[in-house]
Amino acid sequence: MRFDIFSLFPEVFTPYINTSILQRARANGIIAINIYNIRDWTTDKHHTTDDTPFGGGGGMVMKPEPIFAAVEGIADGKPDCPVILMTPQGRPLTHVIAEQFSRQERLMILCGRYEGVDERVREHLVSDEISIGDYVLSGGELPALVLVEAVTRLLPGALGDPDGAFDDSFANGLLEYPQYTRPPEFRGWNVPEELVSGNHPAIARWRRQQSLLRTLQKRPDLLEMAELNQADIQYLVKIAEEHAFCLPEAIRKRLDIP
Ligand code: 9D3
Repeated sequence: MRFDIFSLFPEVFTPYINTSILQRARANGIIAINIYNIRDWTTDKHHTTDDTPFGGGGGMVMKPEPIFAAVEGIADGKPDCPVILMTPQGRPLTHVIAEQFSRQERLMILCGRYEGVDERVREHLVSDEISIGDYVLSGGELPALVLVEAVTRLLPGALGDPDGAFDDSFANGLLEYPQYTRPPEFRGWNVPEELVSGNHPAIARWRRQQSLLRTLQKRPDLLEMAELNQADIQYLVKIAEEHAFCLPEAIRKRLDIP
């Protein structure tokens, strides 16, 4: 997978892409990341990338010419891969969206700055608009790194183990179960006995039930989409009663509970 990232602050990507999983995925040839400075495609003396908005109002808007020149220059014409604009107006990034992008051979990612980009970039160059959540950042650079990492983790071999991202939270639609390591007793706090029992079916059952409990407590919205078997549903009904939790609508429907 090839990522082409276009930004006015290309230097911020270097340390992060030279670290950990992105570094290893690049070294193993699973991904290539190219960072381009949009300013390199300006043609005026002052290398202008932004201008005041037509109609007045505050702030600056990124000019269209250098953005089109950069993307079409690197694509060698009209791009035939997704051109993703990182913008607060985009679809919020999810595991499913990351999976869809992970099937592409190449992604182009535009990072906005200032108040935004000239609308003609959106209309005639961009194919997808993605946000990473409802809070205000200063530009699309951190969101672009978030997208690149979320997609790279899903590529075969990127995590260096055969199970890969399969077990991850969100891949199965549930939050992860609690994890413990040595020592088995710390300040009088013990690791749950199921985990130290060596009884593998009991461990698997305990982990599944903890995932269900945590998801019900912290992210009940996720249960609507999760793949649940009969035992899962039975357990959810039991703990909902015990802890006086409401079950999400979708689960109640599956059980004909009002
Ligand atoms: C203060 C300007 N805002 C006026 C209502 C709009 C605005 C424009 C540009 C707000 C933030 C930004 C810069 N942010 C991004 O480019 C961005 C972003 C984000 O801020 N939050 C979550 N995801 C993303 S993706 C790109």
